[in-house]
Amino acid sequence: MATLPISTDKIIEKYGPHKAYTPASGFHGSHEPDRLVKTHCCFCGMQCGIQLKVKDNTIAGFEPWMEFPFNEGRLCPKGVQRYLQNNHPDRLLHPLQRVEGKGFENIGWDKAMDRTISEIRRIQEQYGQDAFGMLSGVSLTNEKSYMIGKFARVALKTANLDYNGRLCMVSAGAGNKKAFGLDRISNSWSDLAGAEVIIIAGTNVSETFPTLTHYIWQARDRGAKLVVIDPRVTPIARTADLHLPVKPGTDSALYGAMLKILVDNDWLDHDFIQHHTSGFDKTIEAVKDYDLAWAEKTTGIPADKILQAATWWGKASTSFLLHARGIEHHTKGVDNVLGCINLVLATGRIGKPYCGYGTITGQGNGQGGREHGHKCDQLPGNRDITNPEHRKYIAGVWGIEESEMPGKGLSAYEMIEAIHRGEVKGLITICFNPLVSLPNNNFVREAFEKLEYYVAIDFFLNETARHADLILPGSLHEEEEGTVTTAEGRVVKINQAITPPGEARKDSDILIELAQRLGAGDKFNYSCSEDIFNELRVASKGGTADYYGITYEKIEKNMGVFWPCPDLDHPGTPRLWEDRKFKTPDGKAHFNPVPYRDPSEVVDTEFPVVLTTGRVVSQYLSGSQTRRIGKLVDQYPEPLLEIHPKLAAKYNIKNRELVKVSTRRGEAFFPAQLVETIREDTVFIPYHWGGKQSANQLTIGTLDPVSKIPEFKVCACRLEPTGQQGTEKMKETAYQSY
Ligand SMILES: Nc1nc2c(c(=O)[nH]1)N[C@H]1C(S)=C(S)[C@@H](COP(=O)(O)OP(=O)(O)OC[C@H]3O[C@@H](n4cnc5c(=O)[nH]c(N)nc54)[C@H](O)[C@@H]3O)O[C@H]1N2
Ligand SMILES: Nc1nc2c(c(=O)[nH]1)N[C@H]1C(S)=C(S)[C@@H](COP(=O)(O)OP(=O)(O)OC[C@H]3O[C@@H](n4cnc5c(=O)[nH]c(N)nc54)[C@H](O)[C@@H]3O)O[C@H]1N2
Ligand code: SF4
Ligand SMILES: [Mo]
Repeated sequence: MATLPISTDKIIEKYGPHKAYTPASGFHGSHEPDRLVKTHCCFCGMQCGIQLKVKDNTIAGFEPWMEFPFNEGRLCPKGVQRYLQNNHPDRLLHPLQRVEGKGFENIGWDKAMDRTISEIRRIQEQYGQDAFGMLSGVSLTNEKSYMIGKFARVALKTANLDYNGRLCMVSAGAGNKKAFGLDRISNSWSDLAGAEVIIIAGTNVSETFPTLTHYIWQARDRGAKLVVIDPRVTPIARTADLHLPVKPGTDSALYGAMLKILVDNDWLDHDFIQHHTSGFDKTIEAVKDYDLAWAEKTTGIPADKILQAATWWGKASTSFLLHARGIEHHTKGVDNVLGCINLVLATGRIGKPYCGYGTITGQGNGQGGREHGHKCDQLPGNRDITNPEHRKYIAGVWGIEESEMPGKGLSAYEMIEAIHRGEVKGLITICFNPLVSLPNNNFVREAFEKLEYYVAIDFFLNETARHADLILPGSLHEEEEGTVTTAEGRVVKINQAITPPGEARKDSDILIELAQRLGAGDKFNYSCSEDIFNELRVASKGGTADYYGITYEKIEKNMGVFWPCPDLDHPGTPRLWEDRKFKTPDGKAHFNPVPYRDPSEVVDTEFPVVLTTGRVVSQYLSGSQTRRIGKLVDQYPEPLLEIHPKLAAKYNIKNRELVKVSTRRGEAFFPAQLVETIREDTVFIPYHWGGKQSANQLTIGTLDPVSKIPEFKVCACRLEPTGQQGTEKMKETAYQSY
């Protein structure tokens, strides 16, 4: 077996900094392909249709897939560059073991598997079953997500499984379950195009879901009023009829005040409220003092703008309200979501043509991946792991006793805290880069250093995997067949285009072999992805996320099927709630009172500026994939601190000057980008970089009490100019301190 001739301190030299790969000209699509494979983009929740050009078992380019109904060939900058990953020089090709003093060496699959199993056994025997945890991600297909839920409970036999959606859609999921008993956007995007008023709260859609803007523009072409709620004048806000520049962390005050205006003016659907909802009276009681003056003071939005937004919303006959992480990444993420839902329910505009509401799901399979048992408290079909009936049903599908099924485990950040306390000693991660993506990453790094054994499954050596004892090379999106569920609830087919290179394996083959070696092989008897999907269909049957009636054949024939789809003759459900039969125990949609409270950290004299974080169009999540794609790096090479010229003047900060940003968690340096498109009391940093360039050195690890999402979108910081030009200094520190 070949040993890589490197030492630990040479790891970065060998494996990083990331190679930003731009292929020689001529590679881009100019080859005559052997074949075209219809599939979907590997990145965001839009899951745009795309055709991959395959040549000699590599992806040599792409063609638009004009017939796919959502995007009709349109793609964003990430979608058109994604094919550059499979041929990338950084691709992990062999199982690698850390050898102290030497770095990583190729140990071959057999030894890698043996080692993993013996460490799992050792740790579980010594410290208990739950001392070995697992963290996963929802760039993975439904099949893999489902199998991971089963793998953790049936093979690894641990309660401690959670996933990166915990950083993403869980506030929306929890709010939607409370209000509707089901967690999905209410309508397909085609209803958005016909709405009279559209509210977009806390989402930079033009950069984060570029192909969705087509539907918003269609609505505007038909005369729709567009209201955008964001502390920044994002590209979509620049085209809006009304922009509400909310102070980060205060959205629930805005939605409370808007609800009061609806009530005061009787812009209410009394029939809907009376027959199809509960909780209205106590909800309006909670906002009775939320007048415009209070709302202006709390949110920083001029009162006339709040009144205008509420008036348009109140008087409309059709409407759509969309939100994303801007309102959800908070210790009151669930409250913010419920505040939005209250506005929708008060006007009864849901479950009708052009009347809809929902969160815009972030990750590629953020929707499907949050339905089938990937979460620490969940079983397939969006069942509850603490509900005896649900446990019994799933135990039956899995062929185990109900008593063998572990209970509710720790959520993602709580698991890191448990690792830090020494309670969880071993970890497997797949499709997750927590060291970049979790808040307060100095604390997260300390936790990873305490693990006795850590295994990472990925196709690139991401920043977290650098800390692994063992790395198992997994597969790219285009290397395994499966399904994903788009942000609108449409289950679509991912088609395999090529096979994994070198010794890399399909993710599911890795998990199946691990299960076999853990003695659970008889429960993982799948010969192909479709076998896993067919089991998922049965496991989801009767749950709220019911996929029973969906088959591979039906998906291919219809270019996707919307769940719920409870039987084989069912056409799927693009629009929910037309029957007004909500999935709550009383069958009604629930209003929920939302009393206002502050974010977990507010500004003071020591840390006087609000810090918020998010995304840019050309980078994706922790950047592990997009920081390796040359053209995307060229488009936005390094994280910049967006700051208003007035705030910059106050601290004597010049454009492109390196600024020291400090919070109670740490300090970091970013070049300033002076923009007039941000509130004067707030700065913004994109989070797609690791090490010294990571925004998460600064963010706070406080969690929403219900959803357990971290408060990525607001904390308090201090700014100091350094007198140095930004980019030079950044180059020096860019890759330090993994
Ligand atoms: N280019 C690109 N696209 C992506 C991704 C990516 O990494 N890059 N990731 C995908 C994923 S997983 C996700 S979750 C989505 C995220 O999609 P978005 O939610 O659209 O993205 P963010 O940049 O996290 O945050 C959106 C906006 O919230 C605003 N904001 C900050 N604080 C507040 C607040 O307190 N209230 C309000 N109302 N707004 C606030 C920010 O200014 C920002 O413009 O994008 C998906 N698409
Ligand atoms: N400060 C701040 N932090 C944030 C956010 C924010 O707005 N601000 N947003 C949060 C949000 S919404 C999210 S979703 C998280 C995302 O955070 P992460 O999930 O940690 O980010 P990814 O970059 O998706 O990391 C996934 C890893 O999975 C690998 N991967 C991708 N696809 C596959 C696959 O099919 N198989 C295998 N084996 N591996 C795969 C990639 O190579 C990458 O290394 O970040 C969160 N962190
Ligand atoms: S909008 Fe999302 S799914 Fe579509 S091409 Fe861009 S990243 Fe891919
Ligand atoms: Mo996300």
